[in-house]
Amino acid sequence: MSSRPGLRRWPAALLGVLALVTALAAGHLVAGFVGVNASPYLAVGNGAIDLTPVQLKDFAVRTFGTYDKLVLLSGMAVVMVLVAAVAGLLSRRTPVPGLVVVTGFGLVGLVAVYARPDLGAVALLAPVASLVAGVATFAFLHRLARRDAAPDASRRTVLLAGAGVVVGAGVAGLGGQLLAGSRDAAASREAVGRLVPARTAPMIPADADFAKLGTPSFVTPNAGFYRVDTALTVPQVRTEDWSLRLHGMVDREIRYRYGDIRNRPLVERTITMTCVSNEVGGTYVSTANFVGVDLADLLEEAGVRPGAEQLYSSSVDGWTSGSPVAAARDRARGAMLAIGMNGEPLPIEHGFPARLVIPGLYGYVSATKWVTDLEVTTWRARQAYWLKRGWAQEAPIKTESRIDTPKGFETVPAGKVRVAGIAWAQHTGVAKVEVRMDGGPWREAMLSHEVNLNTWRMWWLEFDAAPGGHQVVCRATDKSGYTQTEMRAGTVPDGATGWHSIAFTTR
Ligand SMILES: Nc1nc2c(c(=O)[nH]1)N[C@H]1C(S)=C(S)[C@@H](COP(=O)(O)O)O[C@H]1N2
Ligand SMILES: [Mo]
Repeated sequence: MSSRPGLRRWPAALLGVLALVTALAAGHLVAGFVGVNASPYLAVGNGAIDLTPVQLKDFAVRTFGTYDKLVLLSGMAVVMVLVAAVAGLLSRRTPVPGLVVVTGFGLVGLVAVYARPDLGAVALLAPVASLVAGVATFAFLHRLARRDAAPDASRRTVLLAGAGVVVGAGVAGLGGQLLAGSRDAAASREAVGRLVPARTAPMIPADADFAKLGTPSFVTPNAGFYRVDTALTVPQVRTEDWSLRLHGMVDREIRYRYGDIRNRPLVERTITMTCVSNEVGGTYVSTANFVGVDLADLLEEAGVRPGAEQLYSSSVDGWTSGSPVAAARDRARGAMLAIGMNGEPLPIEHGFPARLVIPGLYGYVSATKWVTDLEVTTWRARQAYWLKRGWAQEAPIKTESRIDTPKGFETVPAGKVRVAGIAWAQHTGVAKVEVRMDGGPWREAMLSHEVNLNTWRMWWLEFDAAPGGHQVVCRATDKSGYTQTEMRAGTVPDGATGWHSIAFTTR
């Protein structure tokens, strides 16, 4: 036992937090060199995303939307700071409890980085740096603090050391951030320039949407296009570093460089994408003019062998997807390896330099972003990311419709009330949309000009509404004759069903 007095509470807790911050900053700095996702904090976050049960993930996406990842990172930060503070508190006499906790944190970071499918062995340098920096900082500051806690000692040394540690951690963390940023893909994307398709998509006629009557615009601007992925940090891939390997059950394995794709005659197609996590009435549906090459061409060049069932695609970040080979090869469907979106190179968050887009299938089985590997295989041989987590193997987009105007619980003037929205039945086509107010008869809505079978259609109609509360419901019928079922189904395992209804008030 030491005869010297123990540390006071606050300094002790602060010691733990300082060691934590230093550890994270050191890891972040090294990650600046070896790849931003090696940063232990991000690796633990990414690991947590992959391990989260599907119901909880669905809840997070529903509740926090695009902020789900911010919520996760903030939650992690709070928990870590609390644990570090408690570790400090337990170390008022001996540094051992603090050292054990800091080491524990370090090991969690190490395991998380090791387990990432997208990180190689050198990435382990980042969590190792964290571990060493955390342990060293804690031991060092603890020693100084114990010395300064003696009745006759000044507290200056430990204060100075603490300030030094804070500054050092700040510089390291910032340095890591700058290093990671300097190698990002923005400049590479700028350098691509305008993509001019050899075959442009047919002009979208003015009556393809009823934007003035309260529907979305037909083409979604890139900035407004929904975004869904598991990536905590958007993968930064430069065209010069990108390649696509096409292999598996093929006659010839092929590797495409960016120029090999960019310099082909490019096609442009207008396609409406939908996420399987879209709730009835949800916003995970958008339309763009995608520019790229026919996936069928690439598959033909490689020569697909008989018995192939699945096109198993992988992203640089380790995310995987399985699409039916038949859908990928079907020229009538028009599956693409896309490199452009609405006249620009793909935005980085939408998959730059290249992604898949297979019309008519939910995004998780058709739309791999930052795609670098295509393996032609069977369903049994490979299980993709979401399949392993309880979602369906095959997931064609379900026929659905949504009311956009009025907004739910909106108050509008009594009299003629305009109801407007969207409907989609990709690759089948929307035949009609019916709307009903207050349990009255179904009335057929006016449909917008059909752009192609793979896109949404807009609709509107007017009701006479007396002052008071009202409810409207819509349902679409597709060109196969199928009318949307009223039966409510959740998003898991293969997409939500049910009629969208909203309540509004007239005055
Ligand atoms: N690499 C990668 N690609 C991905 C995903 C992902 O998590 N990682 N999510 C998929 C899902 S679930 C959907 S709905 C679409 C969404 O594409 P967007 O973000 O461009 O709208 O991307 C798909 N491609
Ligand atoms: Mo999705």
